[in-house]
Amino acid sequence: MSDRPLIIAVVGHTNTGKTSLMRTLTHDASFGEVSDRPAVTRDVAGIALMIEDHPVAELYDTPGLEDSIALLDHLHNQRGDHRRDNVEVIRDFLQTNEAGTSFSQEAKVLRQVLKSDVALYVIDARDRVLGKHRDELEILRMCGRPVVPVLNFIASADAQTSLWRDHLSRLGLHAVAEFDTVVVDELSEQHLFEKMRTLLDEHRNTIDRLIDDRHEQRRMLIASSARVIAELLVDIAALRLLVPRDDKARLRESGERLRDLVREREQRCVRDLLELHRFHPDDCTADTLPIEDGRWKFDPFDPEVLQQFGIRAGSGAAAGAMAGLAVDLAVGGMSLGAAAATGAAIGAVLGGGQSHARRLFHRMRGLAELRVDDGPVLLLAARQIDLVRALLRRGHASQSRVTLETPEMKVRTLPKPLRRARMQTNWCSIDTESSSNSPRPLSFRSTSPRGRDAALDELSGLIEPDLPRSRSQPITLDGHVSDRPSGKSFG
Ligand SMILES: Nc1nc2c(ncn2[C@@H]2O[C@H](COP(=O)(O)OP(=O)(O)OP(=O)(O)O)[C@@H](O)[C@H]2O)c(=O)[nH]1
Ligand SMILES: [Mg+2]
Repeated sequence: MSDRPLIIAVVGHTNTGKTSLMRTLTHDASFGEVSDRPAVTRDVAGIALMIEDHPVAELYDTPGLEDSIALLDHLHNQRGDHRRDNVEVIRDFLQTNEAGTSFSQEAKVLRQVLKSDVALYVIDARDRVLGKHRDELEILRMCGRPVVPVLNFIASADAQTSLWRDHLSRLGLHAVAEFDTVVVDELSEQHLFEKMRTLLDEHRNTIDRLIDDRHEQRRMLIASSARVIAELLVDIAALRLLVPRDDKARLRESGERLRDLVREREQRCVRDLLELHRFHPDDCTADTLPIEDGRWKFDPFDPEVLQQFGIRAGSGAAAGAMAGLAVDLAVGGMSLGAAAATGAAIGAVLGGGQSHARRLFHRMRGLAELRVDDGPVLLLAARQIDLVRALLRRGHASQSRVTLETPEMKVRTLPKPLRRARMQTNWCSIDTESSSNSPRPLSFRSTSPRGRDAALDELSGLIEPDLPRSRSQPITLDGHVSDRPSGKSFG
């Protein structure tokens, strides 16, 4: 077993997705330059794969092989005695003038391959098998390093996967990995490492640790994503603005303010999730998420949007500026029916004495609490879960927009922890006072932060099993892990 880092060279014809594979394997959307243009990567560039802050492997991106047919002819001419050792022939070539002139790109690749333990040979699986591929593989074989062909672009309808597999096995290359650097399948990364493991006995241990570490990273990513969504939902469910009940204009104005607070809070959640999943915030704002002017195109308060997600417009039933909101009798975060609106009833609920309750009752008389209806809260849950499902499958080389789908929402009522949050204004972390004109929330019931934490834990537990599911599956928020893939999975 080796203690030194495992060195991996990523090689292949130009434009086959080598830099994209680097981004995907390192989960780093900013590595190198990815472009449709050929010959974008001009130099070798490396990055370490870490486990607990220790580099255990080094991954090297290389320029594309451009003229392997001419290079192979050149190597054959240079060989002289046909019994000469292949690696020697390559080393001699690297000393020649041609290695710095006509074949300078190829020479950079070969130098890196000689320094590496294994070469990942990236193939655009949509290509036919051509002379250039055969010659590239022959040159790599001459370097005397194990080669793992990686069939890339396999999510494309034009991918010729079995044709390629057949061809590669005739060349004695049986450990072939399949990949798509844009649409990441949960198990494809693991399989790629497993293929390398079959050829690299000395580094078995490192590769096993990399597989386990990535599995654990993904598990933690899912748990943290669930927590970020739970924080959003608790904030929104507990959010209240206190407004004079009979002042229609103030009510309307506060309605707009409340909706803006919700939209801003959702944006914060999107930013947090993108950061957590290591996508660049610029990747996914206006151009890549369905967001315009910093807002989702789908307004969570639009009854049509709610319907699209299978959510009823809700009990607020108010139209226009008040759609998706509900107005409650103001009792400091406790919503009571009109029949219970007496000082005594408030006293019973708040647990204070009669006189204290009466004082409160008088203070609150004439005020109303404006809150977000259940429908928009469920909608926010549905689309943040959909966003995480999309991010979990999105390769870090992806250059297209994340488009939101409309997963079916099986849940019709708020889950228990959110119903508890409804009653606790001081569980809401949103700063409702940032604008001087805004109505100020009243919070006079102290609740232990532990109550909030327990609700967040419980809610995260309900959200978590929904996250790794496919985007077409309905959202259940029931905390049941029914369809977890059997193998270890990450992506
Ligand atoms: N759909 C899809 N597109 C991919 C995939 N891999 C790469 N691409 C796209 O293919 C193009 C080339 O990708 P790069 O990663 O720059 O390719 P490269 O091999 O590093 O190219 P050079 O450095 O120029 O040799 C980019 O537009 C990528 O977005 C894939 O698996 N699926
Ligand atoms: Mg490149």
